[in-house]
Amino acid sequence: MSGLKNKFKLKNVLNTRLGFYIFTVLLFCIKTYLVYKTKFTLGAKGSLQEFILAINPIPAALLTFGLALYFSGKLSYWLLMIIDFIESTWIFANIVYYREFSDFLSMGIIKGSGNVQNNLGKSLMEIIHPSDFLVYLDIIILIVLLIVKAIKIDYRPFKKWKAGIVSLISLLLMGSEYSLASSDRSGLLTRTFDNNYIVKYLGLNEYAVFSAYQTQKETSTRSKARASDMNSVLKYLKNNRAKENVQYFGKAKGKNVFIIHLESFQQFLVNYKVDGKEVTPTINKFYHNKNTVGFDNFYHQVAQGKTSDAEMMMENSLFGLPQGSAMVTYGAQNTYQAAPAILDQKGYTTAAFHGDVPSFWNRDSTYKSWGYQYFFSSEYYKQKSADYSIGYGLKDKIFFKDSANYIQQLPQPFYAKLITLTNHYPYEIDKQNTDFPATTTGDKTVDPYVQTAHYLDQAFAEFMDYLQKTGLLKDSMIVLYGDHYGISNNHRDAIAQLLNKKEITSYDLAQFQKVPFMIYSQGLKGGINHNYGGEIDALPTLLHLLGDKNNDTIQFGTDLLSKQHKQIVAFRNGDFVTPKYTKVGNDVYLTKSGNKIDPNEKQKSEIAQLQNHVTTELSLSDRVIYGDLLRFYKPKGFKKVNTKDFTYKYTTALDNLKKIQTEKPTSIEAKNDNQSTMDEYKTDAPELQ
Ligand code: GP9
Ligand code: MN
Repeated sequence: MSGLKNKFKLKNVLNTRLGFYIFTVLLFCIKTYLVYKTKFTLGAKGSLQEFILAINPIPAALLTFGLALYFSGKLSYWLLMIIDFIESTWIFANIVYYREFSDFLSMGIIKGSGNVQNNLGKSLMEIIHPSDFLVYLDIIILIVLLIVKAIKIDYRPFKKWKAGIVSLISLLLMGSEYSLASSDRSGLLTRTFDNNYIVKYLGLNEYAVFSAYQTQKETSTRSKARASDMNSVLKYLKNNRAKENVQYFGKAKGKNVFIIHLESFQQFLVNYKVDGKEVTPTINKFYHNKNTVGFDNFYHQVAQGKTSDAEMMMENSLFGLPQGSAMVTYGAQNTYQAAPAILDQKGYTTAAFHGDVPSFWNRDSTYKSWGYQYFFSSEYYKQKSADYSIGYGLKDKIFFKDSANYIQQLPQPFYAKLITLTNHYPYEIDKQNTDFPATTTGDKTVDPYVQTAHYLDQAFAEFMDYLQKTGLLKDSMIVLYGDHYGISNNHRDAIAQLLNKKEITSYDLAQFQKVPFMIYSQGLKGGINHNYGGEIDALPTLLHLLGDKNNDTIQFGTDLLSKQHKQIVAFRNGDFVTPKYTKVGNDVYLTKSGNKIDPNEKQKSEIAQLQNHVTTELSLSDRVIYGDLLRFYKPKGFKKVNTKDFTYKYTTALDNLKKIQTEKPTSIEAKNDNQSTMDEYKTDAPELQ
């Protein structure tokens, strides 16, 4: 009996190879978990995510450390320690990198093409904290225990097939862990989202493999591309340029630009009523303002990259990719000629505002490539209590107000993009923030949508009021757009009820993809414009309004206000809408009536031509991104963006803002004798009362 007990004493177990291996893995996993909790902000919410976070280091550690089991004697032990050392160094490097960039190292950055050397190299010693070295503590202890023979080396051979079984079990565990993670967050690897998500759900090792795969994919398409690939792009664009419309050209020249991103906001909400009450009274008024050009046939064109696809189109006039997010895969390394860079070079201050973490959709890297001077993300917004946030981040009313505090410091003219968040699936809003009636379709996902939309509208109203009081309204062009649908095609029944229709066809669903696009500028001749277009057309339209001829840039959209605008709206999957036809899959409808047709010969040839246009435009845009073709092309007068010019580090940005007040005293605060204008900001946000 006592013999048996002895056998299971920890020390005896540790003196076996398998026991020592498991112990090493265990220490490593505990250490990783502690690092997750103390050095990164992975945002695990709820018990399932916490559980996944705790177990996610195990499968990969079993697998990699298990390689040592294939070897015998001392070598096996040394290998185990070396693997542990390499793994721990990967953790160490990520801790340091994360501290500076709130993101994980990618293989692309390690390969040296990124911006890491510049920002990290010079101050590496300042960034490293002594406690970071604790990641090596377990290895040191284990090695000491081996040297002083407190743990004895097990020289008995370990059968290869046993090692094989350990590997197999690790892989199975990895598979189950992945399924569990996918059940909580689908599209984890295909849609890509955010490196923080990959680490939170799958772990640092899996992230390393994923990142290596992404980088490999990115570099291989990139290295195959040639400058001559631009020829077909240039030829296409030459045939498709749309000249400016003199009635609008330059009408907002020199003004500030606000791009207000209305999260998940669909056009049907405009003028929509629930129980006789307008869902978005302020946006409706804005839409009908005599100085607003509002579009009622404007579609989102996003695919899996959702918000990030919308941003790519809106600010680059390049399509998102058929899969994943271009911002995630191609945001950091590619060359862009985006709106912020174009305007920066015309003397604009450029800034993006968003109440979520900076790593989401890889914004922190991509915005540098796009030339954003400032990116005010979650850490810039001081959250005095947990109820400042809901879902992905800061509630819209608080977001707008706290953004105003930075906006007042931006030297004019500025280009400011504000990305709202509260009107995001699952459309949660706390009681204190809503008295608006939900719809009653019985679909739980759909019904609260109008409530968060209403809240967004109120937040926008408060912001507009501030713009008016501070005079910014008259000096700015204000652009509103919805990034993509809020109610997906899976909710046909609910959609039918919302639209008061008996049945919903594919045609209806295609038309349901309309989102707002409204441009306000004092002095602009407003009205509802019925031209068909989409997010890809936003940038050329805005540049013309700002008085930029824009003849030379690589943009796939055209000015919606131009007489030559072609009115062919490409969806990312190759379907399309034109004033005449709506094509969904193999079906064609007449856009005016919604009637499905069996096309005659003439129609067939028209449709084929349109299809050809759409396919060409999508594939050429993809070629630009996959091949990083803009690195071979320089629009006249445009200076290539140097990502190293930018850092979004909180303290640095605040210092820069302060300095610029005297160097270029054109901000509204500077013009107000350096007094804050925040007294003018009125909000009824209950959290701030
Ligand atoms: C997160 C937000 C949401 O930062 O932009 O992105 P989405 O899920 O709409 O693509
Ligand atoms: Mn979105």
